[in-house]
Amino acid sequence: MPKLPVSLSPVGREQLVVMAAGVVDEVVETLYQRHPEWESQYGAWGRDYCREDLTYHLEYVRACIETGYSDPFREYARWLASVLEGKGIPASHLVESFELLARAWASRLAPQDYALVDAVLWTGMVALEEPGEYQPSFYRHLTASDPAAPTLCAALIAGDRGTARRMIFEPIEQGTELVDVGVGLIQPAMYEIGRLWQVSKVSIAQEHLATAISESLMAQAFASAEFAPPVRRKALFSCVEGNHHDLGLRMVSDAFEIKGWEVQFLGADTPTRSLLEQIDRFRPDLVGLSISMPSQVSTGREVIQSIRSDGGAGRPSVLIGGLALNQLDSLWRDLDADLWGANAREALREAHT
Ligand code: B12
Repeated sequence: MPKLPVSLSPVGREQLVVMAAGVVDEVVETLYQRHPEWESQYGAWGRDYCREDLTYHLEYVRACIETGYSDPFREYARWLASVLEGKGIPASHLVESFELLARAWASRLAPQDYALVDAVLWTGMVALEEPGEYQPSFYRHLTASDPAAPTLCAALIAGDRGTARRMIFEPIEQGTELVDVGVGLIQPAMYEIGRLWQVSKVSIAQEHLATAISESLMAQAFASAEFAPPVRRKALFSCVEGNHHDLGLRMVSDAFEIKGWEVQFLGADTPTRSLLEQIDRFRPDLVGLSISMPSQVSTGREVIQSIRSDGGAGRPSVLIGGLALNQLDSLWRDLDADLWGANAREALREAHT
């Protein structure tokens, strides 16, 4: 994956934050001058939604520059185009927004900083010209899915806990390890729920229902699992601050605990300072961090740097994972982690468990 040639200057980095609101207001005005019909089409809240979307685009641009790659913006553009399509909004609005954002930054940033912002926005515009259906790059790390995954997906969406329970427990009773049921069955079912939400075929409530059922059945299966004898190794697992996706991390954490590790699981969105304090208190051999979106990558980098600088010789190894890493295979090295696991099974392998 080609890296962006240079990073932002400190001034450019500050300008991207401080000037964002002005840029967004300018682009909203231009868009509404060009499309007066939007006033009646999108109503009183139209400008607010437009402002919100443009702000989100810019946050993504910033996040991409922080990761050092423009490719996540390519994915973002394709993803957003499919979300908008599901709501009946054409992708051409997106191209126009990216163009206007680029133009608005041209007069505000130093040429070298502008070149970076322009390169990222340009990647998005080019992506929107790509033919075919959008397939997120993180799908390549899905292991061969259990053929029952679509049925589990339907049961989770319908809130049919009984069927979901049977489907998860049957393979376990036949000797499949919980981690493999998680990776091969629950994970693809949840990915499909995400895809259906993306194209407006599943509501947020249905996605919450599916997540809640999966979490509770995983907890039930964990409670009745056969645990390996203690291996005298300690692991602490947490989502970085800002990451609310903790179900995948739970799979990883449970897998380590079943293999005899002493585990602490901190769950979603742990504030960085508090996470570092807990690492200090627990003194694990391994810290597992989950990062799901490009906007969380710089927080992950900060946590890893702090662990490296504070830990001395006895510092824990850092294992990272999550969708943001599965989108860009080289990113874990850039973040200076010790290990990366694309799924819970691989995480065990990487940690020689
Ligand atoms: C459920 C869900 C949520 C729930 C999460 C609840 C919870 N308790 O986890 C809630 C409602 C909070 C949520 C919020 C959002 N979500 Co969401 N969400 C999902 C969904 C449908 C399922 C997530 C999941 O459980 N997957 C199944 C698990 C098992 O897979 P996994 O997370 O990849 O984990 C595996 C590996 O990645 C790896 N791994 C993960 N962590 C770690 C850590 C370590 C140390 C290691 C080694 C490995 C590892 O191992 C895991 C097990 O094998 C996904 C769809 C998807 N494709 O995942 C969207 C999805 C991730 N969400 C998405 C979005 C856009 C959002 C929101 C921005 C929506 C919004 N507008 O608010 C917010 C952002 C929240 C935030 N700041 O983090 C997009 C992301 C698009 C992208 N490519 O960037 C997705 C892909 C949906 C979609 N198709 O559009 N979401």
